[in-house]
Amino acid sequence: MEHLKIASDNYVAFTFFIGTMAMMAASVFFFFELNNTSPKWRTSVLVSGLITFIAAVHYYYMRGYNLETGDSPTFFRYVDWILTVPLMCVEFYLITKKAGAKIGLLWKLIAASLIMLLTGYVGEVLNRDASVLWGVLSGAAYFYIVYLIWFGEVATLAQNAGPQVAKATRVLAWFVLVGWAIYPLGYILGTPGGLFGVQLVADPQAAAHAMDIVYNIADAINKIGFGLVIYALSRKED
Ligand SMILES: *C/C=C(C)/C=C/C=C(C)/C=C/C1=C(C)CCCC1(C)C
Repeated sequence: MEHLKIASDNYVAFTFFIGTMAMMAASVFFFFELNNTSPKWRTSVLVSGLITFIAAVHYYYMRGYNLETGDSPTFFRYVDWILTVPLMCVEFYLITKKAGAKIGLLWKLIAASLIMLLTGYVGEVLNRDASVLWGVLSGAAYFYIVYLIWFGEVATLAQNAGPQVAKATRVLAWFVLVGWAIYPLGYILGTPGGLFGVQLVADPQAAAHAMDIVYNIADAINKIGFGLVIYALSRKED
């Protein structure tokens, strides 16, 4: 039996490890706080915990996979996202529901996020030679989500849902605009098409490593940060 150690300069394995720990801790926090949460906000805080819990299980797996093979766990990365990103859409729906959000809005957000992720997967795995094209398609779906949240139905509903919900939605909108924009950066670093043909990291292995580190940092910011915004909202308004 070979003993696998995380070398102190192995930042990929290290961020997978820290990511696992952070997602686990966040999940325990959200789940235990459910007891002190007013019934009105319990589902939202529960969904925050589900997002970090699903990520924790994937990170535990991805950490071991990366340590044992040295490769990027791309397939399970996308399985994680396909489960957790639609749940983030559910959060937008839940907090704007009292202002009249319709289920159709939820489906629009989920459909756009699935298109964004499936085209990203095609560009990363199935059709890497055309990674720029798939990245652009994915980006279009991403901008549609940004539009809905900043200027579309989500923005309008949030304005009518009281000052606290409006404020929290604005913070979540910043997460989507800035926090989610970290992902395309990882994609540009790690796919052969680079930034419209400009390769930022030439060595393929270094490029894959850069992509994993960027994705791991983005996941910690977005999943835990997003959940904490919902948690803070649940404390302010009851
Ligand atoms: C918890 C996981 C989250 C919030 C994942 C979000 C992922 C994205 C916003 C990915 C977006 C992409 C693009 C906009 C273009 C390139 C391909 C992707 C899939 C990396």
